[in-house]
Amino acid sequence: MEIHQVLTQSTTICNVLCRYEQGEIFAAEGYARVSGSPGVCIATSGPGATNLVSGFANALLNSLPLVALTGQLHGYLSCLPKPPEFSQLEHILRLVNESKKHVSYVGGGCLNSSPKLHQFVELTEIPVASTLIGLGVYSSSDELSLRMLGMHGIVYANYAMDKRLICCLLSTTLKGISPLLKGRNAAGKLNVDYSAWRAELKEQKMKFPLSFKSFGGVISPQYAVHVLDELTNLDAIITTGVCQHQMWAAQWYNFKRPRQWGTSGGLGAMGFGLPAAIGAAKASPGSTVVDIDGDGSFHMNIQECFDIPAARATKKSGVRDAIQKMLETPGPYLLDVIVPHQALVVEHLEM
Ligand SMILES: Cc1ncc(C[n+]2csc(CCOP(=O)(O)OP(=O)(O)O)c2C)c(N)n1
Repeated sequence: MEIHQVLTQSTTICNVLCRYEQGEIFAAEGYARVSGSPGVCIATSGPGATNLVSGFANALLNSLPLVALTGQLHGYLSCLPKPPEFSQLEHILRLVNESKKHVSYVGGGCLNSSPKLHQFVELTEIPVASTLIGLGVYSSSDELSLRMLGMHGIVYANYAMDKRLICCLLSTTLKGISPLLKGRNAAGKLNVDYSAWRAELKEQKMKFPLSFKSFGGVISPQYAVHVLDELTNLDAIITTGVCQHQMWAAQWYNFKRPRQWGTSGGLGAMGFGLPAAIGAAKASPGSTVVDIDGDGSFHMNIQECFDIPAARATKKSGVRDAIQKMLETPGPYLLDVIVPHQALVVEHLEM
């Protein structure tokens, strides 16, 4: 942001703000082609840099002089953990039996293990917190759900993670542990009583419920997501772009099943929401699919959206009807919800 602000004030550097990094690098190449001087472009690290790749290939194959500046990139390899050995499962069970403050912490690795997780929670009554990508594996509105943890997470989920004595990282573990638990339970050897811990967390939920600021008659983004949640009966498939709206969607939509939520975690690629919603609608014909997007992210792949009915909501009093109309309209529909600038500013100031 600082670099961009300075560039806009420069009297010697001509700065053009493009909405999408591919557009930006092609613009730099057009400049290079016509001026004979190198074109210069600048993008954020990660998804900003990867969106430059077609432009790099084009510059190389067309001998165009180009300077591209990006932030630092991190490289990492990921692989699935191996299923735990029987002795490790035994050890986990011992910990479950001995400790009084547990949290299950689930992520995207558990997307296919939702029934097993429910079985595990039924047997142990251990509360469940979720990563951004794991939302929906365990129903957000369930009493034992702590919802999302992390920087943009819910106060009581972070409280639980802070106070916990044991945190079960569940993925492959879930495969083997439920039969073991059941056996122990049947033999009367499962000795779990988390009532004090559950009461402690309930108190946190009461003290720090999920809440948002209202700005008179204008629309709080969280309110819009909340209304969507109500009108879709928690049943819509939600996709998003990247940034504040993404976090508000994660916080305020009550996901009740896995694969109901598509967002770019990790990379955080703006532009994901609209095409991802199109793909989701193909994968789940008949489902209501809603892309909750920010204007910046939406612009990045706006070409995927054409010739569709559209409306705009500017007042809080009109949001419910506007969303209802969107949901009732068959096929794609664009609802432009205008939220006050201070909603974004307040959120940033409070972080
Ligand atoms: C492809 C890509 N380019 C740049 C970024 C860096 N970036 C992260 S959030 C953001 C602004 C997002 O604005 P908007 O989509 O309007 O979301 P809002 O903050 O309004 O919710 C930018 C530029 C990114 N994450 N992905």
